[in-house]
Amino acid sequence: MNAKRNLLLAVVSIALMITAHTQAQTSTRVAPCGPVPNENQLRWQDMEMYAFIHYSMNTYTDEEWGFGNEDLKLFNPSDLDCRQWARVCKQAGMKGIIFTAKHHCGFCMWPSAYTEYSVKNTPWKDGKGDVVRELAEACREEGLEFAVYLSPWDRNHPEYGRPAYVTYFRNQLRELLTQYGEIFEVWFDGANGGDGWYGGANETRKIDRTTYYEWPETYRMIRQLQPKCLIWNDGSDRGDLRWVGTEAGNVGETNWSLLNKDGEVTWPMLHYGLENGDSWVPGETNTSIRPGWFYHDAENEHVKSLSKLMETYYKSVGRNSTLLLNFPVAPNGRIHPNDSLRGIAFKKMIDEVFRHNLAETATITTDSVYDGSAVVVTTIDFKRPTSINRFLAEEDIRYGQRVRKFSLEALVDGQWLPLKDELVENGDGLTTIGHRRIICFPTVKATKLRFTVTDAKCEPIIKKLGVYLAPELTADIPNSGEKKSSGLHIFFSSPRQMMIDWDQDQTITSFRYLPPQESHDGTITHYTLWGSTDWNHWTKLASGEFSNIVNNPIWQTVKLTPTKVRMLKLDADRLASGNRMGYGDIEVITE
Ligand code: FUL
Repeated sequence: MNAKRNLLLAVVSIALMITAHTQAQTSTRVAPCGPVPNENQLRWQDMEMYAFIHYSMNTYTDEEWGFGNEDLKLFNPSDLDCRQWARVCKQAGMKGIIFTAKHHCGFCMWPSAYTEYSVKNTPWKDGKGDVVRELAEACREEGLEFAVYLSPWDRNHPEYGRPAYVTYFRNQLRELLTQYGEIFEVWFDGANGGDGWYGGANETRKIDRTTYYEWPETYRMIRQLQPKCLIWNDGSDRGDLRWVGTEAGNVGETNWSLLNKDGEVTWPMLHYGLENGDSWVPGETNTSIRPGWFYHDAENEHVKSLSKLMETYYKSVGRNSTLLLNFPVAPNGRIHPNDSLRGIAFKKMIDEVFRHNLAETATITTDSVYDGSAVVVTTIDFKRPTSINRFLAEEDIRYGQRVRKFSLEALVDGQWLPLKDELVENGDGLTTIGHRRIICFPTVKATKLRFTVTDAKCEPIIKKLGVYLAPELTADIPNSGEKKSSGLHIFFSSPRQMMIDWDQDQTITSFRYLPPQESHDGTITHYTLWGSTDWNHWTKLASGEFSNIVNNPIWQTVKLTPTKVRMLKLDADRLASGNRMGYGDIEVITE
């Protein structure tokens, strides 16, 4: 009976987001259920989204993997700006950056004392530059965490494949862990294609991944130098995190944060975790915002669409994983505006979807309790038919990942309809919760929503419940939300906001708007124009009305005091009709 009352309290008060009180209560009475995360893993899981930055020699050779003999003279960016990378990542909702300090080609983005194949022998800044340092500092300025990718496979090093290389690798890692402040994660890529330049040998070198790198020794060093750092390692010795078995941007809908400490890790274990694993090894979903990891001109029009990015979010963060999203750096040393705008729109869309938790104003009751076999039924009563299409649940993973299976039903016109995860092909997809589970389903007008934990390892501890109505991403904002006009990079960051980015400062003198020509829908009648040079500070440039635009849909010109800006933001304060702004064309006149 007591258990019943406690659980009721827990669910109701947590759903109302009075979490602190509930957690304090919980911690005194609940025993962990199976393996639990350590402090580092808990902190890491809360980061939810962080960025990868791929930038190296490959950026200048248009390759994904360098051979190891690329000419050092190629590295001479005209406009390298790590602060721009950090700002873009921050605006895109990323909590940190993992940087390719050394990719497979062996070229070091910092002036390592242990090799000549680094920035110190390039024309960039006359060999005085250090990209790792510039980025670490930029991250700190922006309040982002910093981390490094250090490729164990090194196609440049003459000793690769022999013991001397392992010492070299560790020396490099020590430099990175001691000279650049706190590092939140180290990423040891498992890729090894065998062949390479290897100091001129030009041959294939095979290593045994399980023994060659002597990971236990390296792990000891990391723990000693950076006790808060998480180890990502693909394959060999178990790190703190696991790869999810694909770079496509999704983890399994059933995603246990568990693996066994020893033994082989098969693909299903990477993708779905291991229900009864003996260690907490959560999944990190890594993917790139465009097809490749490195920048290629040919991919500028293939930056992932907003709907694809949202799907990626649901299939990673919404499935008890974190999302490691890659932004490649272009040869000029900056993130291309197509990528930055898309990243920023992505964050805005996440905020938009999860802005209003309809569970907060609903009445929540829990009707039964877990007694080892029985179900826990939580009913969220909206009191009136309410349009909903997203459900969110979070377990308090400090006490383990407990829920195996649940069901969701919506009361629509007096009938209970079962809901399923529409992003899952087979079955209903309502398995496991963990840190966060988001279920997407087609919009229903429900009076109540019933969430039933049907199977759990131990008494479930649900930390948060959420119910939302995500706006539809419809076709008139094309999938990507992007349309190019007059050579400008234009992006709709919300149905009523458009952004333009030139990637460098411009002095603008007029803004011109041609309304949609086919219908009045989307025609802006009242506008505000903002300018910025850094994404953070926006200055109002003009606001007003496009007179007679409905009857006479011709070009409208807003004359501006000449102003230096890099980005322009147009708010559609009022539309003639419809909910989304539209345009026939846009022009900006610069000096
Ligand atoms: C892979 C590498 O081979 C790719 O180049 C990229 O760095 C990706 C994140 O991991 O294994």
